[in-house]
Amino acid sequence: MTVRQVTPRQLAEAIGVSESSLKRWSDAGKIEVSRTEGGHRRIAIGEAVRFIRASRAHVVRPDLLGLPRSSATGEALTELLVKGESRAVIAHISAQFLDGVPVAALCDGPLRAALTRIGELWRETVEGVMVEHRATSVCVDALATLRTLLPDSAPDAFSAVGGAPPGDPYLVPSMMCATALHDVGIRAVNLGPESPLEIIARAAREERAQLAWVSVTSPPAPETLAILESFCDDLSKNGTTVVLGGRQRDHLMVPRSARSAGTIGELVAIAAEFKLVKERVR
Ligand code: B12
Repeated sequence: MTVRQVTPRQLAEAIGVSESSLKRWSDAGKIEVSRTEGGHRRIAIGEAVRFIRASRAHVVRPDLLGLPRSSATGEALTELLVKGESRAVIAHISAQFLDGVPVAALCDGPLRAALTRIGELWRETVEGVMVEHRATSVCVDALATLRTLLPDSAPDAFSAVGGAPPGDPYLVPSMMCATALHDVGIRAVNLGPESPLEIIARAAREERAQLAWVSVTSPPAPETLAILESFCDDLSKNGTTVVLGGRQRDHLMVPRSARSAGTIGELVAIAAEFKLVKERVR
């Protein structure tokens, strides 16, 4: 169940503090509340999560925020992904996220490590392909859950678009780019796998994007390579910087107008370098 807003009592119980402390923080402007028609306080889930992460509060009742409780088994993320335990993976990842770990660090750290291990363990077997598809689907669920917990981007937020090129079926890397950029306040539109560069360019124009990412995991098709330079140059002329990344990025000729980066953390760092990440007040 997706929780869109919580009461001060629910948030207080979720982080194990008294309701009066929470009301005091709201009166002091540390947490933004809205009022119902009857005058009762309500807190948007994205604001509640922002407050939890910024104040380093410890979540004791994730269920009150609409999240599964952490798995009691203590199983490692890789094992949970191998078994396709979606709820346990969401609990694992969202607990770290609520503890203040940036989305980029979750992507470059535990998620990447677990998927790399799965790629090695299950290579070239029929069961392995099933495990890889299922683990991918669970990662998609976990990343989608993180996005529902992030505050809506501000009306004046910068925007970014991206995807993976034709012939590239990989769902997770591009979704990671979008979720990590959203985490730093950028409006990020993920077009997903099999996105022709012309479509990414069109979306960038429509969104007036300052940044476009292209995530390349499969060896890129000759048609993609043939137009990569003009794609990057044309977007750059229109104020969109292209960032190329993914496992195959070292096999790409990076045009002077574009950037190349190895991790999701570096993508966020490039966005910060271009001043697309606004300091959050409070
Ligand atoms: C899941 C999976 C699949 C699934 C994909 C399902 C789906 N719809 O997404 C399926 C089963 C379809 C699949 C198929 C194949 N796969 Co596969 N697959 C994987 C696996 C296990 C996970 C992929 C993933 O999501 N990784 C998670 C991402 C986040 O990790 P990452 O790509 O390293 O990304 C990091 C950085 O590169 C960077 N990054 C990524 N994108 C971007 C973008 C930008 C802009 C920036 C800045 C940074 C950035 O940040 C990320 C986080 O740190 C990998 C193992 C692995 N190590 O990744 C193998 C792997 C990629 N697959 C591999 C292979 C061989 C294949 C097949 C050829 C198998 C076959 N014999 O048919 C096919 C080819 C498919 C194709 N058309 O290309 C090999 C590739 C080896 C190589 N030479 O590169 C790997 C590495 C497994 C292995 N160890 O052998 N696969």
